[in-house]
Amino acid sequence: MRQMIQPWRHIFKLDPDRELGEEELAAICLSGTDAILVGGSTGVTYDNTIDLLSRIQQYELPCALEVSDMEAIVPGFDVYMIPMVLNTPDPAWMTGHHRKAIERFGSLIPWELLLAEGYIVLNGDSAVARLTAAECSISADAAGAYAQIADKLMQLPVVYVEYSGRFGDMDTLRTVRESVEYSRLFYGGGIIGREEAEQAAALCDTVVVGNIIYRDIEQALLTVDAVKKTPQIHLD
Ligand code: 1GP
Repeated sequence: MRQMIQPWRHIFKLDPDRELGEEELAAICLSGTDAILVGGSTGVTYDNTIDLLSRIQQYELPCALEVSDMEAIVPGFDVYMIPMVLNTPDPAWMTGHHRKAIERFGSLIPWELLLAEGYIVLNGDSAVARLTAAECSISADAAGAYAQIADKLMQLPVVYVEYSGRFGDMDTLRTVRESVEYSRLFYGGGIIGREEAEQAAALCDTVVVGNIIYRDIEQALLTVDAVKKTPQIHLD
């Protein structure tokens, strides 16, 4: 699975709890993006997830589920991304829900399709920050230290800098970039057009674009080309 996500430079994140017309979905899936990530912090159910999956499956691109609710784990995705929130004092979001899911599903879990994401949640006003009680007012160095826990100690396949709803601090992202050697570095949050897409793309491996799909699809579509044309900065 690590190899599958390796070429993903741009991802659209679709929320099963939000409406997207057929035409818009087609435009997103045919945009040249590398994959669709299905997920959301609230209102994600089995029914709305399976409905969205079956619509996306008309197209030929990889589709991943970011698991946020045990009740909404739908079979049929290519990959299952499992968030582990690093900067929360609440162990439920690090291993607690995970333990319960393993106890419940046991041998049904297709381990070969799972990839863990070390989440660093940095927008205190976001739903994910409220839900997980993440400590978002941390320094860039602290974010970098969390990234090293994920990258070097836990050896997670993905480190995810998450500013959901707001464009993040690029100096912090740069510090995280300098800290990550082995994991794939995802960035998401507040990418509303080419400019933000280019800035984030220079510093991370994979850019995740969410909200703007539902607010201004034309701008959302422009982020694909912006990301693909931006070379990554190589820091020494
Ligand atoms: C959310 O990282 C994604 O999980 C994308 O954030 O919705 O702000 O684009 P936005």
